[in-house]
Amino acid sequence: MLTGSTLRRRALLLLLPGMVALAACSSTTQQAADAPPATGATGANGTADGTTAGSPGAGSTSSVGGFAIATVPERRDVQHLHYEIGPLEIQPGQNNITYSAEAGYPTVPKPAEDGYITRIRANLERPDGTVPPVDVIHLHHGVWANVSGRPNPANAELFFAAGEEKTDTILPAGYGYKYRASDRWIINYMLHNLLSTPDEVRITYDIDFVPMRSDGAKEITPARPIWMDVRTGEIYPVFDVLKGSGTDGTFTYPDQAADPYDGRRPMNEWTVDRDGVLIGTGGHLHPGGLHTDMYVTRPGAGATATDAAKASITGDRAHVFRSEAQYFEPAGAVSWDVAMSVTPPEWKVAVEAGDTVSVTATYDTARASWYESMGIMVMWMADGDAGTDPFVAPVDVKGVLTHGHLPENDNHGGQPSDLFLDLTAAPSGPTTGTVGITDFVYAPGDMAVGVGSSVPTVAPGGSIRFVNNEATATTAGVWHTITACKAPCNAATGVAYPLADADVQFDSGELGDAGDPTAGRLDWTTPTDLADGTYTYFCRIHPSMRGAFRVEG
Ligand SMILES: [Cu+2]
Repeated sequence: MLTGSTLRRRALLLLLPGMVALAACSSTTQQAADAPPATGATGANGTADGTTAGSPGAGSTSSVGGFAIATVPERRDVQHLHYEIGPLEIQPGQNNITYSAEAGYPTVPKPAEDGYITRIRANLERPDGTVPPVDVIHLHHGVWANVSGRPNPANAELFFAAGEEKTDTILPAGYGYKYRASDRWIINYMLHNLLSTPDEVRITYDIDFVPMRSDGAKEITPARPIWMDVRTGEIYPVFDVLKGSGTDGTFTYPDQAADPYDGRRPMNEWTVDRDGVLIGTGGHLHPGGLHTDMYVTRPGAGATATDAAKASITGDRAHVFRSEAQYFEPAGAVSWDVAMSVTPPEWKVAVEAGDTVSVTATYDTARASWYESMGIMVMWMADGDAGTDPFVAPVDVKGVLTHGHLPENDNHGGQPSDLFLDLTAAPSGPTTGTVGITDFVYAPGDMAVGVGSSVPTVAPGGSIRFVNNEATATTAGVWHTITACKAPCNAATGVAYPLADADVQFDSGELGDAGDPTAGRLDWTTPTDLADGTYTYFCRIHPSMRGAFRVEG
C-alpha cells in the first residue's frame, strides 16, 4: 500500500487531465447577487455529499435542535458574488467523479480582482432554478481547488468543499481567504443520479468577497485552509462501517478500525508547520454519521496542563472540537436530512509548530451498515497568537449550525409502496446461477411490480453470481450494488429508505471497472454460508432497484 503522501500525490495528479483540457463552451456566469442569510429552513445552501468546511459564524439569531444558527459577520466593503458552472449533463444513473474541465469548463468562474473570500456556499440547481430533491440527485461532493503557481499539482490548495449536508463556510470576523485574480481554480465533483432518467443541473456557488483595494480589506487577516480527513490524500477517501462494529452501537474511524492505514503513517494527522491559530472547522459525514472530532497533540504537554484544561485532555492529546450531526430526519441518523455543527466565532485555538492535529469520524452501527463513508474536517488557520492554548484552558465548545432542515430532503421514504412486491411471499423460481443487471433491472429476482414475480433460488452452500451488464452503457458509467436490506425491503424509496440494515449483511461494492468509486470488477457472488431463507437487497446507487434471492435446500 501507499503512504498518505504518496496517495495524495497520486490522487491529485489525477487532477491533471482536468486541468489540461480545452474545449470551452462554458456559459459560466458572474453576477452580483444578494446573498440570503444563513438561517433557517430555506436558508443558505451548500452542496452535496462531499465535504464541508469550517464555519465560524458570528452571533446567533435562532436555534435548531439545541444548536444556535450561525449568522454572517458584517464586513466592510463586502460583495456578494454568484457563480455557476453548467449546464452539466446528468446521465442515467451516473455516480462518477469528474472535473470541471472535463465537463467542458476549462475555466472556473471566480472573482475578477484580488481580494479576500470570507464566505462560500454551494448548491445544485436545475434549469428552472429549483434545487433537485436529494433522493433524486446528489452532488456527492464538490471540492474547489486552487492550482495556480503550483507546478506540482500535489500542492493544489483545496479551499472549499460542499457536501450533501450543505454546510456554509463562513470565516470569522476579521479573517478571509486571500485570493488573487490570477489564481486558477478547478472543481472536482461527484454528481450522482439516483434515477435511470437523464437530467441537467448547474453547480452554483455564492462567494462573499472583500476587494483588496477596499478599506475593508485592511481589516482582514489572511487565513489558510488545511484539509483534514481521516483518509487525507485519497481522491475518494472512504471506509466501510459495518452494522454491529465498534462499541455500544458506535464505531470511530480510525481508532476502532483494524489496521486502517495498512501499517503506514496515519492519514488522519497533520503536523503544524508554524505557530498560529485555528479559527474554524466543521465536519463532513455521510448518513449514519454522528460526529467528527478534532484533537491537538503536543508531546509532554499533558503533564504540565492546567487543571482547567485537563478535562479535555487524554495523555498529551487535547480535544478541541466536536462537529455534531443534527438530524432533522424523523427516522433518525440515517439520511442526508442533517446539518453539521461548526465552530462558533469565538473558537480560536493556539497551536505551535510541531503539534499534531488529528481527526476522527464516528458512525452509528446499531441500525445499519454504511458503505463508502467519509470523515472530513476542513480547518482554517491563521498566523498570530489570537488563540487559547488548549493545554492552558479548555477550548472545546458547542458548535453552531449554518442551516436547518432543507426542503430538498422532504421525501423520507419508508411508507408502504405499491411499486414493489413482497418477494418473501413469492414462489420460488428455478435454481439460478447468474443474475444479470440490465436497464436498471435485476434479472431474475427484481422486486419491481410488473417486472419480477418469482425468486431465483440456490442450494445451501452454493452461490449466485451477479453481473452488471451495463457498466459502460453511458460514458459516465452505470454502476450497481447488491446490498442486503431487511426483508421485505419493499417500502417507498426516499432519503431514509432503504437502508443496509439486514441482519445478515452483504454488499457487492459498485460493480464497474472505472477506478474510484467502482469495485474494479463487474461481478459479485453471494456468500456461500447463507442459511435457508429469502434475502432481499437493493442498489445503493439507485435505491429504487430492489431484488431478492432464496437459499433453499
Ligand atoms: Cu443500481
